[in-house]
Amino acid sequence: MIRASEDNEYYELSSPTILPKASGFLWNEQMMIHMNCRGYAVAQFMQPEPAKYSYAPNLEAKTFMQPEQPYYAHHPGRFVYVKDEESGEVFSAPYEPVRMPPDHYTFAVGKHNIIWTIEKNGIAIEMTLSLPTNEPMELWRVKVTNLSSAPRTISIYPYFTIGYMSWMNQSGEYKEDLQGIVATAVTPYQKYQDYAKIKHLKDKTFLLADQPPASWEVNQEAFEGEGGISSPAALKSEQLSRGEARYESPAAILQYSIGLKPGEEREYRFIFGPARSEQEIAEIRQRMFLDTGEGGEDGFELAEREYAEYIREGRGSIEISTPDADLDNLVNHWLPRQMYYHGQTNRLTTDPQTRNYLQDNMGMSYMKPQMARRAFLTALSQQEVSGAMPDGIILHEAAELKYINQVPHTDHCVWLPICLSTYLDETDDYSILDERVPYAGGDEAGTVAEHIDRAMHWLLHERDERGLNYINQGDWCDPMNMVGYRGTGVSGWLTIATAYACMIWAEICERSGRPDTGKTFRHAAEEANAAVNQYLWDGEWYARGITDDNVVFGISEDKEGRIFINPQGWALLSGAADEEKRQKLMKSVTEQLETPYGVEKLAPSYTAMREDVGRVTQKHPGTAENGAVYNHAAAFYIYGLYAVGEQEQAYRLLRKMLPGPDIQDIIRRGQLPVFIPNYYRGAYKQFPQTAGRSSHLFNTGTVPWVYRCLIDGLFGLQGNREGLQVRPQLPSAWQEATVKRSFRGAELHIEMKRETGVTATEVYLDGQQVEDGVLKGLKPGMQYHVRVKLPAVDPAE
Ligand code: CEZ
Repeated sequence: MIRASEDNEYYELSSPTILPKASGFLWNEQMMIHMNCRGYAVAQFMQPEPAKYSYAPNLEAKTFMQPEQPYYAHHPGRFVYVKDEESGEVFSAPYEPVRMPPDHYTFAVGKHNIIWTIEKNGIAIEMTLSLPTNEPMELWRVKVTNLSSAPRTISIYPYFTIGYMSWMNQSGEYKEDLQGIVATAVTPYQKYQDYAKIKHLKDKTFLLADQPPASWEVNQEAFEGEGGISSPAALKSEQLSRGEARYESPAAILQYSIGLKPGEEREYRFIFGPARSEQEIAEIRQRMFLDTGEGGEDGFELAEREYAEYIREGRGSIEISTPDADLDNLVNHWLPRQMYYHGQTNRLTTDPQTRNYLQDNMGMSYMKPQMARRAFLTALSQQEVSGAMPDGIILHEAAELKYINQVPHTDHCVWLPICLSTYLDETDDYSILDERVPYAGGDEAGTVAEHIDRAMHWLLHERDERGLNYINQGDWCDPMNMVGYRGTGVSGWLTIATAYACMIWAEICERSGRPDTGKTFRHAAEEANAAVNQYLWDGEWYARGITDDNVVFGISEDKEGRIFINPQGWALLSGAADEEKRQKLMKSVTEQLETPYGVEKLAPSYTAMREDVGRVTQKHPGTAENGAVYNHAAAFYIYGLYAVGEQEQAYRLLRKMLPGPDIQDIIRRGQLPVFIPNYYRGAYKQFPQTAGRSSHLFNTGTVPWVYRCLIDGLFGLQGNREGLQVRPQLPSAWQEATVKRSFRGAELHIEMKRETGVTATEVYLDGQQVEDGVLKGLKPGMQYHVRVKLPAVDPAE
């Protein structure tokens, strides 16, 4: 049913119905497209704010990407109807909208393209989607093959949804001179001041063809007639009626009538996307289809090739081979790709949430450290003189803070030292700390080190008399908006996170010649940990916070929201929990939060609004922050487990982030293992029937944390000032593993193996034992061989 292709370049699904929401995504510098296996698409491009060119059939609210995207018959899609001219039979590729069961079906999600292969009644259709690197447009190939032993006469009708573009003005027609369809709209607006912006928008949607069609239709309703989208009336006629749309919903439909000898194949190419003017579309056509460069390659082929190269650049810093082939596949192929997507696109916003921007760039530290460096400086240049970080980072001069970024959250400073520490571990570029950066407003400037000192002082200042951090309208948990909006409620998690951030920053200060400052922050961390233990330890685990009315929540007395994962995981990191508390909290997590799909964010999920906690309690139980297996939070916990050497538990939970290996698990999650989703449904005890279901949302802070779990935890190949610290934490079931690690320009080939007689980890660099396990003096451009001997595990244990 599902498998990785032999070269691991694709993940393949062989049925359109078993995982109906299975999907893959492609992106470039301007856009993103999320394609599901049945032909539905969600695409957005930046101008500079996210916009559509293939719309839903009704007016859509402008919003950020949503989990569990629902699909329905008229959902925007890319289809090819196929009609046998002799029998009149119709089917559609890849599956929607006709839904005829294919004789053969493959949905192959690749890194730089997505390919469907469908066979029905002796006709094969292969559809391939790729993108250019820098322009918002889809590059499609449609190949038709006659697999039968007799000649066939067929028509194919590529169908690209344009949909309801605008209530002010929309139309569409076929343009002979462009050999394509052009739909035109005016983005709806009401304030005259908006006209200045609106007039520059790409309000046209075009479909260009490399070969002249026999006919076309641009009027969606006329095409469907009484048959609807699944059995369009227009297909009953010999030729489409060359209709246009006049304040009617346009659709881009072409017809090609072909006679195919046995075995004969034909290929068509199409370009679908937004444009501002017809002149722009004409230029695209000229460049992509008509002009050829060296070797006869046209712009379309060149764009596909360049895009594959662009995607290949997003390499991670480890390549692994372990007893777990599915983990290898994820880590070697898909995880770095997902991190790269986040780093390159900033999740398709011009004002990423500060914490997201910092964590996404923490991930870039492993791939493109120069980009991460620039991003950290950009973020700091928007820090207020008070030390506070804004809720979003403005990345475009015309951008403004939108949606959630208009709600004050108190955690943004915490991420600065944490994310920077990964960058420093990878690069040893401590010079960044001396870089001078202005504060917001530009009147004052300071070094990066001074900026982060201020951020830490801001966190230490924004606390109540008990030493607990105010939460205001949210912390990491966006929708926890009513715990402290009146000004006195506090966040347990944020207090613990402040302790951890201070500790990390103290270490960085000490390593960069500022021992006194280091001492100050170490002391602050200890104090914060002490406050947490005094006010928030509930006996078996840590509470989540204290409301404006001084009610402690996330405790054993609560019927819903009794235990939250974040305070537990971060208490492992900050050192708040001593050995006894650690054992207790881990036991509580296992008993109350662990499910077959990972650890839940809280349990039991809230089933009704709790007005002193907020909007999080109103999300459907088991979804998102209300008790889903929220992978970002689960990754924090796993990272915490590695930090305290709990490698068995850590690996068990890490593995649960991945669908499979058995097919039942994959079906339940409903997702291909080509990305980690932001959540799997939780509320396992309350709603077992939906538990495990993937959100299919690939925007998530999870990925850099999983990468950290692999580098700092599982494989223990973390950088430090002297070199590379080798300290693997393999699960006991693994006898061996090999890792190729790129590190500061050097390449290390590392073999890890359990051996009898070995009592503690032994590390050998090019045959020489390294006593402290830190590989020093590594040179860029050099290759090294590293052997790691690990103690054998008694199978009886
Ligand atoms: O967004 C994410 C945020 O991007 O939720 C995380 C938070 O840490 C990330 O920064 C946890 O709250 O507004 C809401 O209700 C949601 O909380 C969304 O903002 C949420 C989306 O589900 C996207 O993942």
